[in-house]
Amino acid sequence: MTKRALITGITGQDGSYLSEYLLELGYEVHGIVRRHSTAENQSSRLHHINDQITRHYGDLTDEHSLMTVVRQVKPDEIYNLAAMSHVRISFDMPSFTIKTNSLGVLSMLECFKQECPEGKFYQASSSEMFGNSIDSDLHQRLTTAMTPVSPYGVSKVMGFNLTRHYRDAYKLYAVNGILFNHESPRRGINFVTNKVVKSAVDIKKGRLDKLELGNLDSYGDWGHSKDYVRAMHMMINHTEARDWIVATGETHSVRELCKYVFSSLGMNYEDYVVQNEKFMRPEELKYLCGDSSDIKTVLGWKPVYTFETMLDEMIEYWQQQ
Ligand code: NAP
Ligand code: G4F
Repeated sequence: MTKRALITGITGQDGSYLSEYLLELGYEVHGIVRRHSTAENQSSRLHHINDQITRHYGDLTDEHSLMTVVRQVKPDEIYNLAAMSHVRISFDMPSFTIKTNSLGVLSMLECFKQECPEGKFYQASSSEMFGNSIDSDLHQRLTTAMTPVSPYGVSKVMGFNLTRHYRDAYKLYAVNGILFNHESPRRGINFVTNKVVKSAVDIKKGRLDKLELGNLDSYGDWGHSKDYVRAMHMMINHTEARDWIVATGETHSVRELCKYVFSSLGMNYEDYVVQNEKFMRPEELKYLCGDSSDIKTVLGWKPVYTFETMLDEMIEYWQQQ
């Protein structure tokens, strides 16, 4: 029988790759989209599959809209990917961040519990929840303390705990995927990877003089979104509902990222990159490196992309624009 999936955040980076992946597997794919004044831009990541998916209007801050959609679709699998996902902007919009990323998760869990409790639920949790907690072997894992350093991180800890609570209290199949940073040419251009790659290509083409960044000395664990949406599907289809870490286990600084991208284009990043206070955060997360040995050994997940091939794909994409 054809499986039915409902994706919140379908217009985002992960939502678009997950839709493609589920369609390839033969799923019927439904997605929740917000009302936008520029509707023509809203589905820019979905143009190629628009006729294969069903879109429903809704918003994570509007529980009635969510209930109507879940009641109508009765999904076998819910992927709750919608979020105010930009960490720095969450300092400017803490209230909206909490309403969407915390109370929105509660609303989705209630819809799930009331309308399709036999189904399965995936919550997009984040490495940002760990803040500056690091285990003695310089990794983060499920047992690492959650000490978030941003409104976004705080909001995701609540979503994480709600998902675990609904699983335990109501015996629902609900899982958290704690995903470390993952990128692609479809990443928003105000996230550091795509900002660096697009700007470096613009500098190379003579369209820009300088690249202004914030903290160059924070370390991240960067993978590719395509590999991570495969992991989401594996997690929700495991025999046991539990939480997982998805990461590459490799860490690189923003400075190393700049060095790789600029030198791939035949330039020295030090000639173009300048720091601007504007892009610093009131509290900084300094170091991320995930231990994803569980998902590798139990589910056999393995990333296809490396840090370098992921960036090569992004450089290639921006050079074509
Ligand atoms: P993204 O590109 O920013 O996409 C976010 C999606 O959420 C968009 O479709 C957006 O809709 C939607 N959305 C935002 N607020 C909403 C609201 N109030 N109601 C309904 N929809 C709303 O993010 P992503 O990179 O794909 O990430 C997907 C999820 O994984 C997010 O929950 C993020 O926090 C989490 N996560 C991401 C990473 C990462 O490195 N990418 C790592 C860990 C966790 P519009 O298109 O209308 O704005
Ligand atoms: O690309 P970023 O903005 O991603 P960040 O803050 O790590 O958040 C992303 O990953 C999280 C997983 O840990 C997700 F949960 C979240 O939804 C989102 O997808 O920043 C990466 C690093 C940070 O340390 C930041 O301080 O780059 C540093 N950075 C330095 N200059 C910059 C800049 N980040 C941005 N966006 N812009 C800069 O100019």
